[in-house]
Amino acid sequence: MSSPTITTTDDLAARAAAALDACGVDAALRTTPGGGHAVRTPITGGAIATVDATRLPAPGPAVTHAAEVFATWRATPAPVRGRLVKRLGELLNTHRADLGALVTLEAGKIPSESDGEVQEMIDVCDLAVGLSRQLHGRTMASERPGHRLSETWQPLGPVAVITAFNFPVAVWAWNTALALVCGDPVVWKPSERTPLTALASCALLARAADDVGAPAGLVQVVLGGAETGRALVDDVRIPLVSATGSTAMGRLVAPRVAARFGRTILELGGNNAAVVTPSADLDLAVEAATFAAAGTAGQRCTTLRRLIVHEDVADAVVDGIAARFAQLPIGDPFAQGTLVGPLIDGTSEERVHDAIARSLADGGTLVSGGTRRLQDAAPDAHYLEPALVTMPAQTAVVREETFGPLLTVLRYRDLDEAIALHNDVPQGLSSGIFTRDQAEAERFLSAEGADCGIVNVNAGTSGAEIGGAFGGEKETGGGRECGSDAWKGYMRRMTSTVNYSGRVALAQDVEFGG
Ligand code: UN1
Repeated sequence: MSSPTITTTDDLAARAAAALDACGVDAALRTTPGGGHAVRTPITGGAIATVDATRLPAPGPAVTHAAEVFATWRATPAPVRGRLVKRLGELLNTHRADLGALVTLEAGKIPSESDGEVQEMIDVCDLAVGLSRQLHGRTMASERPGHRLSETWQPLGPVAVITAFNFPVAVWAWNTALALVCGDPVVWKPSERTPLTALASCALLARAADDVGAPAGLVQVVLGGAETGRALVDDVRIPLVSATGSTAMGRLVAPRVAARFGRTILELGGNNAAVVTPSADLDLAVEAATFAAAGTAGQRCTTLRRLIVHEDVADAVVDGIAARFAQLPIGDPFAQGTLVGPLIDGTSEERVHDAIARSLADGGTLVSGGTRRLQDAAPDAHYLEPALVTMPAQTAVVREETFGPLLTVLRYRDLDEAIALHNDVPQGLSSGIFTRDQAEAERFLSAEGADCGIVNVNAGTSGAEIGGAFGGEKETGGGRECGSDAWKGYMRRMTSTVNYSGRVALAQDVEFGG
């Protein structure tokens, strides 16, 4: 199914302008088309706005300002810092429709997912506000009489946040809500494809700062490509770089930041798998896998790329998913009922075609999908049927992230084999097992089970809540964002010994005369 008509680029541009106005984005930042940075919507492939990047700060001056504002912000009590994030959450709530529309316009997500992304921002603001009164240190027993040993958490400094097009605002909010309550200003380099959502978020934050009397410029947007990213990555005044994107990008960022002893939080490629055991509720597994593989047109780092299915239920699962894929309405995300929107660009589409071709060359079978849609209605856009491929073995192409709607099914005989297949990829973000056998679930969750940062039971690989720490192992980069104790990544740990005994006592009973 696909919706045959696509909203015109002019109408989409008008929607973008209205949403930007509502969020308070300075009209001067949006120059007339022809000059500046053109923003294209994946819905039609047409240009919907132009950003005058010369009005945004260059990385160097942005970091200088961030360093200045850090001096004030770190001295502001954390619960007072929390008031800013509370206000930001309120404004996000008021402007959820505007921001959601911009996410759909720039990233091509269906409105329900765009709204979900804005909800994710609001949720992490709530979490951060609570944290602003709970940045707990601890007190340890000192081995010396009359001494107190404790640990406190201090603001770290300006944080560079580099985000990808697919979650253009939620991932920024994960980092920014925590950074702000932790006392750190943010310099944000959004994807060049999604500057409008960034400008809108930044305008709302500026308004929130104004409303609560927080300093201006706690968050600044810098726009640009690799060179802009490099300037942030190499700037010694930035103790933490939090970057989301491809593993290739992470390979450039990590050593450069490490060379200057900076810290990174990296959220890089995924190649996520779920195991379906013979005891699984197959309807549930098929439904969950359908969303995880085809939702966001397969463009999540948590997208389900591999389904490892027991041979006794493999045919039923493949048939079930093929049937569900065939029912998914593909088209203009703004059209009522659409579930699969466009890919971000032609390169993404090519990557999927290439992965399918290589899978077939390796002995795989294309069960369904993989065909381009809506070519007449939107020749410059890239709508693709989610593809389902079965493979006899986990060859090199299956071990790569596709970042598109391509689900590969592999068969297994026993759980050890399934877990070995599951873990035999370079990435380690998200995983799942569908089973009604508790022993199987526990095995999957054990030290000998899935090797990912996120491991689910009877739930798909995508769609994590913000309350847990989000991130993955191996080539996914090892970073953790969002919930749990991820906030510690944005702070400096201070261990303190206080001697109130009135005499010198050395640790480990060391004697030094006197
Ligand atoms: C991403 O694709 O970079 O768990 C983040 C999920 C979302 C976040 C995805 N909450 O799918």
